[in-house]
This record gives sequence, structure tokens and C-alpha cells, in this order.
Amino acid sequence: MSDSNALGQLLSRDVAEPEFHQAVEEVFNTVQPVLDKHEKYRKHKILERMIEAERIISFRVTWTDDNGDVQVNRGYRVQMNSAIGPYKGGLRFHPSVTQSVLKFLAFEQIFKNALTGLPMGGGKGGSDFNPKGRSDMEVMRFCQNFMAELSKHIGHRIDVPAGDIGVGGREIGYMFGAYRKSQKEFTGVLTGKGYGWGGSLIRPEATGYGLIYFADNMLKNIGDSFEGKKCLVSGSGNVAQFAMQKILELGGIPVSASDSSGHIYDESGITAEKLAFIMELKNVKRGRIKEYADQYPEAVYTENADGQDSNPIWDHPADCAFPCATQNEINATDASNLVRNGVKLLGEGANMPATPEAIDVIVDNGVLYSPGKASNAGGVATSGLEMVQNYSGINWSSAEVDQRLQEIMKNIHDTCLHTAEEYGHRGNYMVGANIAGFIKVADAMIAQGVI
Ligand code: NDP
Ligand code: 2IT
Repeated sequence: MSDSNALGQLLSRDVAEPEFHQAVEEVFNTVQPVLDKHEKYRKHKILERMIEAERIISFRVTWTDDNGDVQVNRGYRVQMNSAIGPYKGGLRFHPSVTQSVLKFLAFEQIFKNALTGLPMGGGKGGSDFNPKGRSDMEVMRFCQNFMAELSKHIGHRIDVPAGDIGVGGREIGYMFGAYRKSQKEFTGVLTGKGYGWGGSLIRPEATGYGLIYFADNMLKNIGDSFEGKKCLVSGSGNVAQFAMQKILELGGIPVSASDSSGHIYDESGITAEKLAFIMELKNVKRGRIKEYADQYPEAVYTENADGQDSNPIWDHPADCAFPCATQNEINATDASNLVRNGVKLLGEGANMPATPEAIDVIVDNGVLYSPGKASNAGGVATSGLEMVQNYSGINWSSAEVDQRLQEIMKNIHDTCLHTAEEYGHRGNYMVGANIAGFIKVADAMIAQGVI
């Protein structure tokens, strides 16, 4: 079967899965030079096999809310590829979660995890449960019932979930407790655990820090640095918060943050003190980003409008942009706005935040661009380091984990550049990331036979 036939078959078989198709098409389009150079990948039908999940588990989650009413949600785990290690990837709790979204995320995770250099396969899971506005006890009951089913399919050498949108330390704690009780054993079955019960230092910070370490490598590669750079950041959750913290440490100036209701733009800069306010607001009070502008009147809050054809957060002057909220948050119009506003570097913290049309605009205009599967890999890489610590029963210091994270991000950066160069796409981090991740997993699949 030709590559385009394989893609056509996917498109016709997996109907109504636009996010999955988008993620697959990007990889299909960029790995063609490898398939042309090495006949074995077509012969062994590697692409066809990679786009078919090894296993997808879908299940009902029933729980009772604080009023005693029964609630029904849908849970999933997509076990996409385990050629190089146990399935590894986050859990997302958000009303927009569908099988398509989780398949796209699990597919991306295959290549991302391969790039880290650690032995982790690709997986992703979650639920359409919306934790927003729910009490701690409601979230706990949901997590316990979700884990009652998920626990049958995971294990510390089988599949190791972690957090993602809507799943942070609180949810990991409730799920870990439920797993431990049901299995009668203490293993590192989840990562992102609290320090003191198996968690790794720096895991909470790792995705945001890793993103900025990666961008710092991109800047250094062209003889530049973060010093004085104005940075647009979207989101105000885990990834955005620690990206802003590291931007500040490296001398840059974050000027925006957002949530699903709107964004704030603070031309004077989000300082360490203002960032502490955001962290308290989001992690403790679970409030809305609008409250930032009430606290700091120099900032402007803009509410999202229905039917808007562009995202106003990307229409401010800046040097760098770091989307850290969700998929497809930058379309072609936003990309043109970024270019017009002087942005020279776009580093993806979220998974697939830019549409294919937006990526074209960004790359065609010479903006340095890093795909999420490379630049947000610090989170899962540090999850891998948490697994190593759990297997060996020791805890590393913050400095040690941070040092390893920095090395991993530099290695991924260099691998992307070298691979892109080797295949005739000098400076294209997206091509480099897709090809390097693909080759590692493809070779493992071939070595292990037709299974
Ligand atoms: P959080 O839940 O901590 O934060 C998500 C942020 O994005 C919140 O500010 C949220 O606003 C906003 N957001 C979520 N969905 C939407 C939406 N549909 N439209 C607009 N804004 C939205 O999640 P994370 O920070 O962990 O994840 C952010 C991104 O980073 C995701 O794409 C995730 O897949 C990716 N990622 C996360 C990693 C991790 O280790 N956590 C690792 C690698 C990638 P609101 O509160 O209003 O929902
Ligand atoms: O998208 C991601 O890489 C994550 N949500 C982190 C996954 C993990 O296993 O730490």
C-alpha cells in the first residue's frame, strides 16, 4: 500500500477524528524522505502499523455529586505503541475530550517519548469529566471511580499515566490512592506524584522549564539569548506557570496569560510577584485569569468573543510566543499577526497548538519554530526520571533532576537539528523531530517482528 493509500484508508476508517488526522498527516508529510531512502519502512508497513493503536480502552465512569445525583462520564486509555517501553502519557479531564483528541495525543506521545532517549512507549487517556466548579470531594469520587476501571489496564511496567489538562497533583493523589488500595501494592504506577510518596522533585516544573530550556538552545544556536525578550504566553496552568518562571530567570519578560474565558496582556511585564499571584489564583483559589486585571490595573483583560476568527492573545508586540493552553489555539490569521508583531520564535508548550496552515505561515516567514513533541518533552522526560527513581527506590535532589532535564532538552534540540540537516531540511525542527522519533520507534518495531 502506498503512503497516500494508508492515509486515505485512515481518513475513511477513522471518521470524525479530525485531530487525529491532523497529527498523522503532519508526520506522514515529513517522514517521506526517510521512506524514500530506506525501503524497509514501507516493506514492514511501519506507518500503517503506527497509526493503529495497539489497544483502546473505553469505559463508563459513574459517580455521585454533592447533591447525591448520579453522574455519568466516559473514560479512555489509548495504548498506542509500546515498541520501546511501557505506554507512557498523561490523562486529560476536560469536556472537549473525545477518542480523536486522545488518539492524536497518544500518537504525538510516541515520537515525543522516543526523542527523550528514555524507554517509554506512547499512550494517553482521560475523560470528558469537567473538574471546573466541582468540589474536592466530587473530584475525589470521580477519580476513584475512574481508577476503579483504569487500574485493570495499567501497571508500573505496563502503562504509567500522568497529568495533563485538568489533571494535576490533586487528581494524581486521588487516583494513586485508589490504585494502591485496589492493588494492595505500592508501585510507581502514576507519575507527578507528591514528593514524599514517590514523586520526583522538578516534575511539576519540568514541562514549562523544559520548553524554555529548548527555546534557550534555539536562541543560543543563532547567537542570541532571552535577555530582554518580551514573551507572549497562553494558558495559566501548569505548563504556562513554570514557563513564565523560567523566562523570568533567564532575563525575559512574560507579558500575557490566559484561560478558556479570555486573556490578560500586561505590557509592563508579569514579574515574579505577579506570577506568584497567578499561581495562588489558579492552583489554590481555582479562580479566573480576569482577576489578574482587577489586582493589577496596568494589565488589560480581553474576554473571548463567540465566533471570533482569531485569538486576540496573539495580536500584541513581542519577540517570542509560547502557546501553553491547548490544541489549535493558533490559526493562520494568528500566525500572520504574530509575524506582523515582530515575533521571531514560536515554541510549543501545548500539544499541537498551531494548525498546519499556521505552521506554514510561521516557517515561511523565517520564524524559529519548535513543535510540541520536541519542546514540551521535558514533562514526560522527567516522568521517566520519576520512574527510574521509583524502580530504584531513591530520590534525587532538585539540582540533579534539573541537570538531567537540561541535558535531555539539549539532546533533543541537537537531535532535531542534526536530523533535519541530514534529510535536507536545515533548521526545520519539526522535520527533525518527526524523523528522529519515527526512526527510533520504526527500527524497534522491525527488530521485534510482525506483531
Ligand atoms: P492545565 O490544566 O494545568 O492548564 C491548562 C490551561 O489551558 C488553563 O489555563 C486552561 O484554562 C487553558 N485551556 C485548557 N483548555 C482550553 C481551551 N479549550 N481553550 C482555551 N484555554 C484552554 O494543563 P497543562 O498546563 O498541564 O497543559 C497545557 C497544555 O500543555 C496541554 O496542551 C497539554 O497537553 C500540554 N502538555 C502538558 C504537559 C504536562 O506535563 N502537564 C506535558 C506536555 C504537554 P481553563 O482553566 O479556563 O480551562
Ligand atoms: O503531553 C505530555 O507529554 C504530558 N501530558 C506528560 C505525560 C507524562 O507522562 O508525564
